[in-house]
Order: sequence, then C-alpha cells, then structure tokens
Amino acid sequence: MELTKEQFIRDFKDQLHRDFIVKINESTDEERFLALAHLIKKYISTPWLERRHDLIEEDVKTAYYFSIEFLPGRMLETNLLNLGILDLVEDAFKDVDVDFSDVVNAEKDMALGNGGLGRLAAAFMDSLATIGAPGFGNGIRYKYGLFKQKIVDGYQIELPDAWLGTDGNVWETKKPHSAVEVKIYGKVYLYPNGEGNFEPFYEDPTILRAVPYDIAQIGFQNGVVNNLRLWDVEIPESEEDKYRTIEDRRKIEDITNILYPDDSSYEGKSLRLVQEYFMVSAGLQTIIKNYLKTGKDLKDIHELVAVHINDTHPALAVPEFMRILMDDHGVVWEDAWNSTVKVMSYTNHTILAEALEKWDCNLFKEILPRIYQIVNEIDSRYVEEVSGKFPGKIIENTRIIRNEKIHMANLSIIGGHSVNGVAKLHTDLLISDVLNDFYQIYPEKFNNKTNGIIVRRWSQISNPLMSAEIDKLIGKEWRSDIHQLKNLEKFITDEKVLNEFYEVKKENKKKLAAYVKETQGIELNPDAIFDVQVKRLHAYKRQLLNLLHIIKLYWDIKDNLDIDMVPRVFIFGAKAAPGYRFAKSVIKLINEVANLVNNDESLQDKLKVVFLPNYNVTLAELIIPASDVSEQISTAGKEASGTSNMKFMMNGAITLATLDGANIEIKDAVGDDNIVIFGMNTDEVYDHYEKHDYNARKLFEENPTINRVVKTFIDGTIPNSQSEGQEIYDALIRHNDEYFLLEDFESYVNAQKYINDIYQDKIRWSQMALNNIANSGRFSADDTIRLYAEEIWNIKHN
Ligand code: HBZ
Repeated sequence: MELTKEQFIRDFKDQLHRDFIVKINESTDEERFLALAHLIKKYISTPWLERRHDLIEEDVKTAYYFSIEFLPGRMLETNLLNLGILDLVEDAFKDVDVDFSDVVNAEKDMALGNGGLGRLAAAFMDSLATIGAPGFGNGIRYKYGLFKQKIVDGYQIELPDAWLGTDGNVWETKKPHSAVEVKIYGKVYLYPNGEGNFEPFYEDPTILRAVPYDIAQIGFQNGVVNNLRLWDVEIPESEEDKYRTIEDRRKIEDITNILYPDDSSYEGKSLRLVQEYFMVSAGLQTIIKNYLKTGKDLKDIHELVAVHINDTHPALAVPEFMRILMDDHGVVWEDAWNSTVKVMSYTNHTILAEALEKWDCNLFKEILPRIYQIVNEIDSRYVEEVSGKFPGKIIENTRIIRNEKIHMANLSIIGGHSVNGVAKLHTDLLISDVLNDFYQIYPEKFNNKTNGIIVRRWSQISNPLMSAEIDKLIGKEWRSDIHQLKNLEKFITDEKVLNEFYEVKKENKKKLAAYVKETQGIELNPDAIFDVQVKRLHAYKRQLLNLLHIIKLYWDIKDNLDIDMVPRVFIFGAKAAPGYRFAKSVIKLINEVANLVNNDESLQDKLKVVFLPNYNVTLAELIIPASDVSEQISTAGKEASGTSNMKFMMNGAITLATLDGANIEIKDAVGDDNIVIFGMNTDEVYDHYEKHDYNARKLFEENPTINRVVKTFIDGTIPNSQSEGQEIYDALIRHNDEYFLLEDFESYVNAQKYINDIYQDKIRWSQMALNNIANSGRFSADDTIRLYAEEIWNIKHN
C-alpha cells in the first residue's frame, strides 16, 4: 500500500489519541500494539468489505476451508509485512523513539490449535490471500486456546489460555447481523411433502445462535484481503426464558469454550461433536445463503462453491449440506447428492488408528437426530451402489456405519470427490494400506498435496539477520519469489559467505541463549551444537529416543571425562495432552535428566539439556533460527508429513531424520549429503508388524549399551522420577517398545556421532546449512495451496 512514514506517524498518533487519549511517549506497549492493530484494520477495511461483494457479483468460485483448529500465532508482523509496510513502521517507530519489538511482544499468541494441523490451516489462509484465490476459513472462536504449559518440579501443569482477555481479540470483528441458528438435540419427525421429499418436524430442539467473528487475511503485497470466520455461540433471544440459571446458560456457552487439547488421539466427548456440528452448520448455512444471492439454481451450487474438510472434524459438512439443500430448499436427494460430492473434499492428516474419528451411534443420534437419519441414508445408498461390484469385505470395511459407530473418514471419502494425504509417503501409505479398500473403489479420488509453510514468517519475520545476509548476496527479490533462494547455491564454495552464515547462526544462538538464561537460569555456550526437538509430545515422535541418546552421552562423558566431542545443547519444547500419561512421564524425565546433567560440573558443559516450557508459534520463531540440528525422528510411516522440519531447513539447520513424512522430500531437495538419515524405513517397520518378530527385550539383554541406558531409568541415577522411570522402562521392555526405539537406537547413535564429526569441519557444515536454505523454497505453502486451488477446488488464482 502507498503510505509515507510521516503520514503513518500522524495516523498512529491520532489512533493512540482516539483509542486511549494518550500521547505516544506516555502510552504503554499494549496500547501501542492495540492502536497499531486498529490502524491496520482501518487501512484494510475497504478491500476487506469489497472482497465478499466482488466475489458474489463476479460469480467467482470460492473455496471454504473448514477446520476445527486455526493456529496463526501472532499476527502483527505478518500483517505489516503483507501490507508492505513492515520496514516503514519499524523505521517510524525509531523516529518516535519506540522499541518496535516491545510492541510486537505485547501481542498474545492466537493459539486455537494443537500443532501441525492447526498451523497448516492458518498457513493456508495466508497463502490463499497471497495467491489471490477466493478462499475463506471457517472455524470456532474458542474462548480458551491451547493450554499454557508450566513446568513445576519437572511436571507439566496446564493453565488456561484466556487469550481474549476482557476486550476480545483486536483482529476480529463481530458480525451480529450475520448470525444464524443451529439446532441440536430434540426429536425429529419426517412428513412427506408430496414432492418426493420430506418435511422434518423438530420437537423440543436446543436452538443455538451462531455469531461470526471475522478476521482479515491479508495477501502478501497484492491488495487482497480474504476472511477467516470463527463462530461463537450465544443464547437466542427467543430462548432466553429457557435458561434462567447461570448453570443453564453455562451449558450453552461451554460449547465454544475450549479447544480440545488432544492431538493424534480420539475421544468421543459429546461436547466435541456439538462443536463440530455447530461450526459446520453455521458455516454452510451462510455459504448457501450467500450463493442464493447470485440468483442461481441450487442444483448448480458446486459450480461456485468448494468446501474443504480439514481432517475429519468437519466431516458433518457432508450430511449437513444435504440437509440444508433438501430440508430447507426442497432439492431432491439425487440432485443434492450430486452437488455434495462435487463440493466436498477432504484431507487426511494421520494414519494412526487411535486418531481416526468414530462416533457412537447412540450419542450421535441423540445430539443430531436429523443428521443421523441422513447419514444412515447415505450409508445404505452407498452399500447398494457398490454391492455386487466389490467384495463384501471391502464394502463392510468402507461403509460409514459399522459396529454401531459412525466412521468419519469413510463419510468424508464417500461424500466428497477428493481425498489427499499431506506428503508423498503418507499418500502412498493411504493408498497401499490404510485406505486401500477405498482406493479399489475410488482410485480417482486420491491425490497427494505435500504440506508447506509460510516462508515469509520463517525467514523474513523470524530470522531478520539471515534475511539481510541473503539480500546482500542475491538481492531482495527472493522475499516475494522464494524460489530465488536457489541462487544461493552459487556461494556454496565461497568461504567468506559460509563464515557469514555461520556467524548469523551464532548470533541467533546467542539470542536464544539469553532467553534461556533469563527464563531458566541455564547458561548455554553458543559454540555448542544446538540440537532441537520441538513438537507435540507423542510416543511415535520418539522424544524418548532422543533422551536415550542423551543418557548414553552422559555415560560416555562420565566414563571418560576427556572425551573429544563438540559440546552439545539439547533443547526440547513439547506439550503433552493432559490425559496422556506416558507423554507426561517423558516430560518429567527430560526435566530430571536436565537437572542431573546441568548440575554435574564434572561434565564441563559438554552436555546441557533444556526443556523450554509452553512451546508455541512465538517460541518457535525464537528457537528455529537458532538451531543447528533439527530432530525429525518419528518411527517411519507414522508422521504424516511434519512441517517444522521445513522451517528448520529454511533456517539452515541440518535435518537428522528417519525416512518419514516430508523428511523424504527434504532429502530429495537437498541431496543425500546434506541431511543425516538413520533408522528403519517404512517397509522394515511393516515387516515387523507382519512377522510379529520384534523383540525389544532381546535387544535390551544382548546390547550392553542399550542395557545400560535403559537401566538408567530404574537404577536411581535420575533423581525424583522413580515411578515415571519405571513406566518408561516397562513401555520399552515389558510392552515391547511399540515404536521401535531400541531397534533404531544404534543407527541413531551413529548418526549423532556423524553430526559431531562434521560439525568440526566448519566449512563443510556451513555448506550443508546453505544448501538447505537454498533448497527450502519448494516447501512454500503458497505453492501447495496453488495445487489445492487447481487440482481439488478448481478456483482461480493469480
Ligand atoms: O498434521 C499433523 C500431523 O501429525 C503432521 O505430520 C502433519 O504435518 C500436520 C499437518 O498436516 N496432525 C495434527 O497436528 N493433528 C492434530 O493436531 C489433531 C488435532 C485434533 C485431533 C486429532 C489430531 O482430534
């Protein structure tokens, strides 16, 4: 946008004056942040308003991305960058003597997501606007985001994340005039309406008012402003009489209160089902209402509307779309179904069986009586359609209702035209294994869309030093055309350049070290290798394998205090689902090992372990630029894609990885010499499953290193962790090590030795790092979303 620094300073002072009746020098950072955010909203209000009208008027097909999670983190810098005024504002703040970073730090993270899935949804919002595609988000305005993690005596404590404060979120705009009603519970009777359809009669339903809050999604320097719409629940005025007590009201208000903190596991809580339906129903009603404003026939709605189901949580979009078309608008089943399948598409994010969503029929029927009828009908028509054409077993495995459960993935696949995995390997496994039965029936629906990241956030915003260095070498164009990073390869033998990148990394490490010192009181040596694993805590992600190696190093140093090794700092960040016992025990042990190691002076700082509490997007922005080693060590076949792996490579960390998820594509991008791979591949893992021949106890008994390391959990070496240590020992030895840590251990240790060796060759290491940066452009979410736009949604983009 066109704006001079002087004009901005005037606007900003005016805004502060109007909002808070203060002068700039007496304002607080929080007031400055709020005023700046209000000013941004003012700057974009016109394109934001016009976008919706334009799309309706111009008959442009629009994609609606439904997700139960959106995890944008902070939005100030991204918004300024995308508006093209980040540098100008920073500069202006210097002129008026305000520390810009203090203003940035006044913003709370918007953390309406658990991890990768929610972050990806937020990234796609940015990318959709950036490629100028008509794409809107639909989600829930949780009053509490993902819990805040505190560590007390090594244990995770969960605190509520009251991110809205008392005044709400500064980026949102409440739109009461767009509220709609959503019905749940009660009984439904169907009466034939004489035109081949049924008229439902609802007896005693609970009626909810869904009120949207809109958040602008600003495209990167292109004038486009899309919308993310989050729904909040209220009691409709007409229903006020029913909710006299606070307790009654709370039952309703609770619906949008909390984000479920479980990732990669499924829990059939009724409130969650209500959340899913609430969001889907409110969103779809609005979409259809807007479509009707074009004056077009509903049976052609698929020509202007695409609905995306991000994981199965919004899968009720399929029957709800049917319901609205049939019950509210009299479309006959066949036409409604024809449109629904063309409108819907679905992304799968996991192959873990325990994460696949299935709802108990009785619960489902009670909460969503009409939707239950429709799902039943979809199921029986499906069975009818495929029977005789496919073996009975395949039909049984793919139908929606089985064993009194509603299988949400099956509903999403049958009710849509596209199902995609999130990395090549992941899609291959869906096709060959998890969803193979569906693949036999609908091969044409399957496709891959490897995840991506917002490259601007993970370079320009989070790593300004590296970005300035890149500018110096290849000019600034890479900031708007990320593939130009490839030009950095020219400098791969330029020692001066390599040294400069090394120094940039060191500066970032010092910054992180200062934070660690301030918050944890632990002193870190910036010449040590910063070896980082940050992600949700889950057994399949194998933080415990990392810890086993740390314990091995501990014993190696204790055995030989003169050991020749590059000092190593292991950094962890991870939240555990509150009910996930094993994960919590791993956190406890990481913290107790940290205590043991960090306080043992005989180790001479060769080894440090840091657990950084409350890992979130903002902390990632500090940690990732400061990392030398990126730990991506999941059991092969288990991590659908991973996305932090891409962020690390973009920041010049070397990936230490199994052949899992997008790690494989990172390897393809950087070449075998610029990544460190270890461990079993997927075939080897599957081989163990088939042969049932894995024997962890044998490895434990026969391999002296493994034996010593594993025994450390139960022999009292690690203080204050007797029961958790026993639990981990049991998981590994008595329960046969479900994720094959012990089998991969030696290979992992060797890979770590290799890292220690090459790090000592500063030039070689820096070459690897530079190669990673140069080849990270291929993981831009802008490119990923272009493929969604072209191959799944059929929507236009620039
Ligand atoms: O989605 C993650 C995958 O584990 C990761 O490999 C992938 O890169 C990422 C984006 O595609 N999955 C999640 O983050 N899943 C969840 O957060 C989740 C949340 C609620 C659930 C289930 C899973 O009920």
